[in-house]
Amino acid sequence: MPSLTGGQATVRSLIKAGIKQLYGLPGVQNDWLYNALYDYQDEIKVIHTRHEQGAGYMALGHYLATGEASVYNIVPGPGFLNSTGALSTIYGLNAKTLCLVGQIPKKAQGKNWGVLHEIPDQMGIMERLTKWSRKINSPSEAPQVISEAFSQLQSHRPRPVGVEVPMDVLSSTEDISFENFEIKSETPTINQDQLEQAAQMIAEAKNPLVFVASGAMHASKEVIQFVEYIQSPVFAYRTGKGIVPSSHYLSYPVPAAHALWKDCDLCIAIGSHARMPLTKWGQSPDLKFLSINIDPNAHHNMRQADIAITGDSKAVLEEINKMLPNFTDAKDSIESKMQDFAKKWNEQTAYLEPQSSYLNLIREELPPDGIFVDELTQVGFASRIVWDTDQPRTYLCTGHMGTLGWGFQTALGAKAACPEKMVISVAGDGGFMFGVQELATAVQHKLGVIILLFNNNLYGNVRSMQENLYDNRVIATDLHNPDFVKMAHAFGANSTRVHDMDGLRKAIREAKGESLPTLIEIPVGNDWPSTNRFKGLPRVF
Ligand SMILES: Cc1ncc(C[n+]2csc(CCOP(=O)(O)OP(=O)(O)O)c2C)c(N)n1
Ligand SMILES: [Mg+2]
Repeated sequence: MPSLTGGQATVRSLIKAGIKQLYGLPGVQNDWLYNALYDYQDEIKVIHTRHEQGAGYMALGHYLATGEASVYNIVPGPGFLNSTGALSTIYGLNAKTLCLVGQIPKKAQGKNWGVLHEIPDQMGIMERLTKWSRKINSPSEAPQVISEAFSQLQSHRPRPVGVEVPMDVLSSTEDISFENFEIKSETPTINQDQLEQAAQMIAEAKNPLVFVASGAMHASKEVIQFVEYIQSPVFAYRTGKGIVPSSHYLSYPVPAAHALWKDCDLCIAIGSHARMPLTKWGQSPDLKFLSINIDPNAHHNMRQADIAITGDSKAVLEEINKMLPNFTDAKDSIESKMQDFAKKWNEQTAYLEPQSSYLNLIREELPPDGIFVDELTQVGFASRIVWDTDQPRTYLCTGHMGTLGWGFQTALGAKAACPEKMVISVAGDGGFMFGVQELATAVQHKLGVIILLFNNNLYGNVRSMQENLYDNRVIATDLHNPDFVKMAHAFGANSTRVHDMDGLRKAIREAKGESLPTLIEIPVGNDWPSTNRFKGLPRVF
């Protein structure tokens, strides 16, 4: 049995769990962890950031772009709290991320001595923002706690987990056994009777509609086979894009389903809540609801499900796909009908200019496996409606958390995890400045993300609401900004300002393949049409 420090035992456990990159920001409580990371730097690379939120967002970007578990590390107290905007986004996006946080010495915990970085009940805060959290109480516990943390990440509903390691545990030495280090992946047992009932219900439905979200991100093949067999249109919004290629005649953004909702007799939610249709458009008295979700607590949030199958979406659909031929023949293709539908949908979104032109240009320049990261800015909002992608994990969106400033920092994690892929992050001037310091991280670690910064010198989204909904009573929304191009150059990044589409295309082409980040500033006004009408579509019932 090797004699190791708590730091070494923790790092070796992370390596055993398959972690090759750790996003972090050091400090005194974690010095023995980084001392161990020094020992193992050939096996695990540290990407250090300029603020703890950057470490959290990078770990999130790593997961979203790859589906692999990721880890970030920060000091306790303020360092941990600095990362909680990111942690809440990780939670909201159901990401498999470990928050590895330092802690004050064991003897000082709960005593209120006022030691460095002491906050009340750090574990209690972490427990609220994770699905499972534990403390490592001695070096020999590290393998067991870390393997359990990864088993939790790989089992049931993905959500972040937390591990806290006091500084005296990191520094002390014990004999460490990795014998019982095992990462389990447990998913709920699927109820066979329910599968048959579901197959029967699907077979009887005349106009089913399918909604997919992050819970089906790993189940593309099964979802495609399913919707093709029953010839149901399939809808995705912020977190489900790419599960079914946008180019597939059955695949559309969720608001497009509004036109078909009137006749829908079976709503099938796969790893999704189908929140927009179920809560905003009203429901036909005859509407049936089938929920397929790994989380037994998620089925009935929007309405009582008629059939609620708890299980991994991929496994459930594999079963349903196998048994469907016993219940119904494959439906005739609705491709020509959907062509008509697509035409009408395109007419409905045509007003979204110039956002669509920008997005079309980006789409043309971004390879099919390139990653687009959205933001709370006009082009980002429009992307939820009109962005097309044919591959899962290439459209990264903040989901329901709507965390301004997440985009650039999350894009850095996507790039760190997938250096061979082109990554484009869009941002407003307000949101970009939330993580501007990570330009230094991008230059230092050679993360060649391309940032398209739409600068209106405003918290434009809020300003529009003040103008339109609050009788032009504008307050706290005008922004003094730096000269972004000079600023990016000062960081050592590439940068240019463009004023038209041709200039933007040229700038993106020049940035392509660069190992350094490129910030492209696009000065804009604040009079673009809003996407709000898709959030407030009229009730059908
Ligand atoms: C963490 C967080 N803080 C505040 C907000 C509220 N908010 C949403 S959009 C926005 C303004 C964004 O400004 P900018 O990034 O410049 O984009 P623009 O709307 O001007 O295109 C604000 C303040 C938020 N969504 N998240
Ligand atoms: Mg702005």
